[in-house]
Amino acid sequence: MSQQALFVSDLHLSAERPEANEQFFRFIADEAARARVLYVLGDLFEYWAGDDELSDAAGDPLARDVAAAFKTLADSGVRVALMHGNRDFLVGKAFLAASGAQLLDDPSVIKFAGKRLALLHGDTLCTDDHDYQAWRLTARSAEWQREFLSTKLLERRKTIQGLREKSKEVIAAKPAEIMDVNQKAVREVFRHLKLRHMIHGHTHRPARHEHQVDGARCERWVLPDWYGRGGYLALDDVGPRLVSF
Ligand SMILES: [Mn+2]
Repeated sequence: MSQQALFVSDLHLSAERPEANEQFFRFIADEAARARVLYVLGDLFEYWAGDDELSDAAGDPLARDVAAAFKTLADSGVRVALMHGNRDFLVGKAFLAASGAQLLDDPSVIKFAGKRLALLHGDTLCTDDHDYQAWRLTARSAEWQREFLSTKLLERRKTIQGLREKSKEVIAAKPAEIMDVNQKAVREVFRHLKLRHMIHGHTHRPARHEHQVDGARCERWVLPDWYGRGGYLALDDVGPRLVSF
């Protein structure tokens, strides 16, 4: 049995980017099929308007194909674990049931290959971006979600399109440092969870970082996005390594 865990995030799958989608289905049938567990740490989809993407007549065929690919993987014995990102935080019970995936809290702590690791999407670490953190609080509230999901799928998609366009302008006007993680927020996660390894995505700045936390050397891996070439982090007894396609 394979002893490998694979970690991906920020695939941003969408009908608009067929190359990334092809890469995804190839990755699921190839590398992921040989792993023991696949962790998807958020922003699997470019956006997610609601689980009726799977069932509505106006639903997204890509959403159904992605769920089916996960289901095949899960049925073959590879665990599939999914965390919400800032784009697909509305992925819900129906998608989980269709895909055979388990939902992970953000943050989550896992044990693998003798290590305790913190898994996060990464947006909660970007504490310098005050506007975003305020929006996150709103969008993650049960009240906002209930109201949003009560409208028709096509209407929700239109709202999201508007939000995406607005957010592009806002992001373009922000200094790059604000869009990266805050060092203090990173140290607080290490301290609070009492571990020395962290994996997250979101910032689209794949790298391995070291942090000194109360005299201990801690390691933080940032996953690549799939807007460019894409890739993943593989973890086994040898240790973690970033793989680009
Ligand atoms: Mn993200």
